[in-house]
Amino acid sequence: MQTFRIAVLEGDGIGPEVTREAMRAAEIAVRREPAGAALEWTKFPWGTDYYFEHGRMAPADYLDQLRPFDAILLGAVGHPKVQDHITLNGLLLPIRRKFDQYVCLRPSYLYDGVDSPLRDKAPGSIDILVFRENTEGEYANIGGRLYQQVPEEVAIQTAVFTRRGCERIIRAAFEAAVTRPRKKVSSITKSNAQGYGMVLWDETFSAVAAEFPQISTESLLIDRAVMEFVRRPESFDVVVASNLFGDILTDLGAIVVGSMGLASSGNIDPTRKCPSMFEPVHGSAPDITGKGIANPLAAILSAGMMLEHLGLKTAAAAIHQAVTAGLKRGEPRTPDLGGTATTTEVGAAVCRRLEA
Ligand code: GGG
Repeated sequence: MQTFRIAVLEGDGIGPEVTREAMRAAEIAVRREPAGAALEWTKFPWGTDYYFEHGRMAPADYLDQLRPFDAILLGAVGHPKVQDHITLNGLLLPIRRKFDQYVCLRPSYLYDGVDSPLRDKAPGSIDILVFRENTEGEYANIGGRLYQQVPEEVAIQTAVFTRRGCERIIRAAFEAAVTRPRKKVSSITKSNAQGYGMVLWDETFSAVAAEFPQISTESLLIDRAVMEFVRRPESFDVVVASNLFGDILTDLGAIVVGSMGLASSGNIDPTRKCPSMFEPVHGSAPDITGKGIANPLAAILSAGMMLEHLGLKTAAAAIHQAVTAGLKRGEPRTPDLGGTATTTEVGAAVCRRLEA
């Protein structure tokens, strides 16, 4: 029986509350693997509590500590008393870059039993898979500030687009589209205003598209794309976008299909040289932290993506099925989905289905 070593970064706010449920569900799901499998969890207490004590989000060698693991399960990062760029750049973003997790995979699917805020949307009619570039672009963390705290202050922030970086995320999107029924890829940029990096992106998109004649394509500017995500979300299949635009689009996608509480994601190194990291799209949600009402389904679905990545396909399918069936049958749900259930009650309902 194979044992998979999982590093757990519960992080901040609702992170520990939802990660606990995701771990519970994953533990039960792996029992269904025909060849058997075990998960060995190692928790790391990194995040803003660690920051308050040590002045940094994680120890200096934290990437070395994470490297030997098979995967990383992350809850959330962020605290109202710490600037968000410190929490993100001190923990989350270096993991994505150092482990070359260049694919950020974020599905938005309208589940049966969940209402879209848009009128007359049938279950399954919205099924968008966003490939967000995850290691460069606007998140490259290059820049600086000059003459601080004076009227003449200057801040420079540089976006980085490399041919290799564009090519590999766009290719990953096309390869996924080949396996999906609608066989379409939409590329999102703002190349009318960003005339260097995003023009390189557009040119690379055209070059890769030429290798996939069976896939239909469209290139949209981000301002048009956000309109169309609301006006005709059904028309999107696979979407490929830069780091920043992918982040924004997937929050919109999550809301269009009912809730941030259902939005799962994987930060994936397709070469498998480094551990990939799985996390709900939502943040630490300080407004509901400790109230016990955070929706654990995004974290549970992210754990399902992790199991899929680890090759535990039966366990992954079981999680997906348990969540899907629970939503369809109107099982307990948290307030973001119009219910009154607690995080634990929703997690327990998923576990009951997995045990059945
Ligand atoms: N679930 C992880 C988390 O806390 N994400 C918050 C966030 O702001 N992430 C930024 C990003 O994914 O770009």
